[in-house]
Amino acid sequence: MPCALITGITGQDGSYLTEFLLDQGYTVHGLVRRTSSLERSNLRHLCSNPAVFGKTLHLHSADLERPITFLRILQRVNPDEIYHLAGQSHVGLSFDMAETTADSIAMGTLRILEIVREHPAPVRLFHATSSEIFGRPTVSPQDESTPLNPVNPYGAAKAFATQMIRIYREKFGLHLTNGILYNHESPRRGENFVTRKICRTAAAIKLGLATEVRLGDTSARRDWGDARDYVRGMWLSLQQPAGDDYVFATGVLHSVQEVLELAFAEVGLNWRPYVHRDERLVRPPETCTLVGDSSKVCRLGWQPATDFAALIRWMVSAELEAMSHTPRDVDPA
Ligand code: F7E
Repeated sequence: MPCALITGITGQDGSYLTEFLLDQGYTVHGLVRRTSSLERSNLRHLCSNPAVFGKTLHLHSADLERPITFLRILQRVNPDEIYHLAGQSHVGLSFDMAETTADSIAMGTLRILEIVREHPAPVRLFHATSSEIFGRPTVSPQDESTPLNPVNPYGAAKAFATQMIRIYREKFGLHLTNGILYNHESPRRGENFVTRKICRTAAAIKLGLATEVRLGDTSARRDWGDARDYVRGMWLSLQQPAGDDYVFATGVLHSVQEVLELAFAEVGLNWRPYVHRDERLVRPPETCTLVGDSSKVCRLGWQPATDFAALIRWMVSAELEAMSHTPRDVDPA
């Protein structure tokens, strides 16, 4: 039975990856912060399933700031594959929390690399990096050879971690893979990311639980995919004989305004009267035309779903469903 260790297991990607690996017959071990609440996490359905929890899914408390705990867990679990997904992932917040962002992403990845380098058994590692490493790219679309040019603390931390993966792969011959992930969404997306924020508020307005949504730049465009496709790609990239870099993207751009149009149409409302611009949410140096070319990983058999409208409709209906069961206040900020 193959065995995987996941950092960041309670997040959107960690939870979908866990479901995917369990379906493939893996035993899955996940690292959780001592402060994480499992009842409210994306793993609650698995943790409350006695056929899974403690049998094929195991959780361990660990802080990546304390590498000794990671070392102990790695030695005890001895996984075939590590999926490193943990780290502060909000670009806007990274300007207010630059040190925390750099510590969790850049140093967190380096600490793991140092431990993996000394690990006596062969292990494959997937590192979830980001299109934000390209920052303000001079080419469009971007691929694995596009120069790194980050423009925010999050992108800079990811660029460091991405480059260290490349360096350790080359220098020590380790099986290390960078997945350069463009935006990918689902009903499990954090509430402060724009697609989830809009879908959630559209549903809340429809149900009379909110009255408005405050947003930054609605003309901003992103290459948005479906998170479930991206975790499948993570696994596929680790099944290759050697580590490598792969871009995961749809290659299609949409604007925040299109998210608004689709989400509000799904609840039968016109978005315009409900949306207010908030200058505090406009990011300083906004990146431009981050759109990815995934042909390299597509040659391995990966294919992203590109039905953006279906993705947004799915997210809105999931919110309506959740709110109809447990109505609660929505923080519009
Ligand atoms: O913003 C604009 C914002 O925060 C998308 C992370 O997974 O993908 C994600 O980063 C766009 C940006 O995602 C609001 O300025 C407008 O242009 O959903 P987001 P992100 O910053 O692209 C990359 C690939 C990652 O790696 C990251 O970890 O929407 N926008 N108004 C807004 N964004 C937010 N959050 N809130 C607004 O009110």
